[in-house]
Amino acid sequence: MRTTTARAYPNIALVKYWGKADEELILPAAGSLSLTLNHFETTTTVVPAPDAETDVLELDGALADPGQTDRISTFLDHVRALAGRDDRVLVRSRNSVPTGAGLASSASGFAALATAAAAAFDLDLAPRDLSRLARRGSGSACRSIPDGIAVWHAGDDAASFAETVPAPDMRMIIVTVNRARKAVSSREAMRLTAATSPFYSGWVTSTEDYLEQMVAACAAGDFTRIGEITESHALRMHGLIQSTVPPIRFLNPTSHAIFDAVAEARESGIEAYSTADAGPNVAVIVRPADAEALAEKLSGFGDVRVVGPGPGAHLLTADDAVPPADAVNPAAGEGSRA
Ligand code: 2P0
Repeated sequence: MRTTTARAYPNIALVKYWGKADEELILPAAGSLSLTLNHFETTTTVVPAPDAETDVLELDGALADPGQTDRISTFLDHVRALAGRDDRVLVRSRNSVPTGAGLASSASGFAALATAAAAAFDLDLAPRDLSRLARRGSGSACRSIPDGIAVWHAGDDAASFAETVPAPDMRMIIVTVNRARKAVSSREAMRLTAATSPFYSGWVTSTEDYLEQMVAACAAGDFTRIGEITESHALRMHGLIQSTVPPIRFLNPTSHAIFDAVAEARESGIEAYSTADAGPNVAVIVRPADAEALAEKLSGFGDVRVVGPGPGAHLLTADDAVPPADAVNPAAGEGSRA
């Protein structure tokens, strides 16, 4: 075993994942397609701790809470099973935006952890197998293993991985409306949707249909069709989520105002389309030449950031290792160990 460091970026889906076919294996009910970003990265160092009895997680310079530690420990059990070893590890992870800010995502977190941990345990995994491994931490994490635009295939454990597909260059404007941690996790909200929404089966079949159309539009470089599917599919997902019992609403009035502003921009000749995940923040896809002008128009709604297609998860050198919690924040380190 060895100490390793990896970096991964979040992804935003243009065809959304919302619902599982298998909770244990984290297999999706339908395929999805996303853009991996080139901002808001997570960097993770895995340090072998063969004499330790439990895994330890340091997150953003402080000891993580037991719930977060249990979740990564369960994930690391899959890595240990693949490696045929039972060593515990110390994981140091740092997000470029604060955890809980709505952008620090489980996708970048588990993609970085899967990449670093596989290397720490000397596993030589093919890209699709690394994607399948990341999937076990968080479904959307499998899409942060490949570069750029990725399709995550529905199917059994062997078939359900993400891979890059050809697509035209585009930018995404992230409009951060609210940095608060969301009240309901995606995982819980997905469960409630499958259990209570009368529209769920229609959502699954129509998502497969949209995914096929989206992959064709990407291959053809048809930005207009990519955008139409993106916005329509996001609105369908939010409609679906609002149909749960009890209902869940992730979008707020500012989110809706941004969808309206983007529709107005389209009328005035800037072609752009909105999407939103399990929260009020909005992501807008736009052609590269129009990105700065549209970002300026949207700046009144919240923090805006223009991002582009980013790299897949990758290993870094020892120089980029995440420093120990005590070195970053001595007070937090001592306090949480007392
Ligand atoms: C997506 N989301 O496709 C959708 C759209 C949120 C809204 O994937 O239970 O955190 O860990 O597999 O990956 C969020 O779901 O859920 C998500 P788990 P995950 O990006």
